[in-house]
Amino acid sequence: MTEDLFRRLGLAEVNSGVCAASWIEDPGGRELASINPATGEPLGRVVMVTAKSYDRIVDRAIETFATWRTVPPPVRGELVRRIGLALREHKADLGLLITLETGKIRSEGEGEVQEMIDMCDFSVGLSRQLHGLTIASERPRHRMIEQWHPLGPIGIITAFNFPAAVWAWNAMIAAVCGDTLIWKPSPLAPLTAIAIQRIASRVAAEEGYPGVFNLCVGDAEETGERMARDDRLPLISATGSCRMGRRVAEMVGKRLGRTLLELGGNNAIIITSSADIEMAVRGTVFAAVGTAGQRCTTARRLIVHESLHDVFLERLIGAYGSLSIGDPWKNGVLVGPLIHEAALNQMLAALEAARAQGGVVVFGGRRLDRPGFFVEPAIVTARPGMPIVAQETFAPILYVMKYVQLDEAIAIQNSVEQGLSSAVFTRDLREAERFLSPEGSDCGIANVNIGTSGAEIGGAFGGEKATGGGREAGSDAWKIYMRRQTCTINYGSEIPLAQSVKFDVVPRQPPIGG
Ligand code: UN1
Repeated sequence: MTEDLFRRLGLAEVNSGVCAASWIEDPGGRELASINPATGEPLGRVVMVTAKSYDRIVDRAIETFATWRTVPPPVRGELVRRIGLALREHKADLGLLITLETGKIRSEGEGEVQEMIDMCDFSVGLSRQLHGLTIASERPRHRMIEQWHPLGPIGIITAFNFPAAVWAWNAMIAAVCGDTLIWKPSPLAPLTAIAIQRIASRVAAEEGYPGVFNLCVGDAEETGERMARDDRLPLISATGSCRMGRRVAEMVGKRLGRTLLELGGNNAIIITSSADIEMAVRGTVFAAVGTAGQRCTTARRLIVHESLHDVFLERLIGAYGSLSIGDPWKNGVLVGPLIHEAALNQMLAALEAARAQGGVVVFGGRRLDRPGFFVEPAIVTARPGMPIVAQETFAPILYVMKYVQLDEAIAIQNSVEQGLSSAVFTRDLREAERFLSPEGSDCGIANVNIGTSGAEIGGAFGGEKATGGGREAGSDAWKIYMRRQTCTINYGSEIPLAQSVKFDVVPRQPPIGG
């Protein structure tokens, strides 16, 4: 199965270990194995970059930027439009590769490719809408405008769980904004990155700008840190853990660069007494168990009104009991493996800690007796004060808690350090609006009668507090990829000063005839 797939995606040589990041014949670094988490077997090997090959790649991105920034944005949009067409052609293959490399189920693997396609379409439209403002000047015969210029070669660091879509959130927008980019994918999903890079660089070369998209397969310690410290990269967009984000923020902050951070989440769903239980169960299960609990938007805490608590828990346990766990490429399977052994051990350790802190594992939490990193999703009844509940364990554990008053539920929800996504299930307008009000959810995403995950690309995606404050994808998230310039134009014949400042200079006339 994989041989044909790899050939169609231009990965054939990966297996022999000669495929190089950014097509430098020998990127010179250590070898990296990509593992299929459903089997524990290697899928292929990739050579990482050294400092020297990294510099070559950045030089190329800088060189391309010098001309790419002068290309009219709608023409840049044409390149992105063609990437969207190529992705449509390879949707099934890329989706399957994502499934093989990350363990997410087929429909979610293909969904991720669809998310890339959506980003292309969005960015093509955006390429004609990089609007600035016209601002009223206080001075006669003056005009003020705000315009947006390309920022430079930018660094994009992505995580294993969305190895394709998050690149597109950044890369497609950055490309129409006139930036070039250097992508460091997760070392856990390098093949997906290489397949995408093959497509993007082929289209870019056909359009005459082969250096717009660049890839550096490397690890966090060397390549990631090198990017964060590299003052040739004015913006570093990084997705990953809060720990990683803090390091990136420190290093980029030190050189006064810009960061766009999309970090951890400890997302909660509130089920009020007026909730439609059927909807709430379905919404909760997808949010808690989808992608085997490995989304930054995964629902990790459920805060249920005391009047529904027992009924809801019973329904939830019933729904969890019907989930099929297994090979993520098989039809009907809804839960694939965790990404690696360490993730599985972290989950088991978190469940142990929950028990020690007074929680009760009422469903799941056992490792499956088969190769790969499979585990049953777990439901734990818990109390809000338990330290483990405040932690993000990147695995399918759902902590269920009770509340009495809605404000109490909102306070529990907001009590964690992260602030990515949140949701309420209610049929009561007052409850819904209170949740969305300034006294409500403190998260970047707040949903009503929808779970915490599965956002569309049209909105700005990201969160507050320890989630990092960045916004990616839709709405006006494009602005961080550009530099803003305020211009004041005087079309009169006087030099009036702002704030009515007087500074009358009478220039001395030069003597006639020298
Ligand atoms: C992530 O887990 O890093 O909203 C991103 C969602 C997806 C993106 C998740 N569209 O769940």
